[in-house]
Amino acid sequence: MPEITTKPRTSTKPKVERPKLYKVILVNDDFTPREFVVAVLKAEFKLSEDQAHRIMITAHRRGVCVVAVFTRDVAETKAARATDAGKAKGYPLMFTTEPEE
Ligand code: TYC
Repeated sequence: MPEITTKPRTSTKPKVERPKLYKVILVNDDFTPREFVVAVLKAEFKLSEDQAHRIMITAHRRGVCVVAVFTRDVAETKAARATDAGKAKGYPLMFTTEPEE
């Protein structure tokens, strides 16, 4: 009878992995008023007036700006809520999400 020997597993793979993070990205458009973009950034992302203004101006000048980074669920919920806030006023304001490299 051949003997079967098994090696004990010595894998050190962690049981809990760090969740992948997602960027919320503000997209520029030609219609949404600047002050409204700033107000949405302050309300949804808890930014100061100064932080919100810098992010709005960066998106205005460059086309897009990363607002913040969250776990997938939180990023998608915040992007959807912020986009909906613009839609409710008839503005094409858009926030998207993208996984971090
Ligand atoms: N470009 C807009 C304007 O001139 C302002 C604006 C900035 C809109 C950033 C969207 O993501 C945005 N009224």
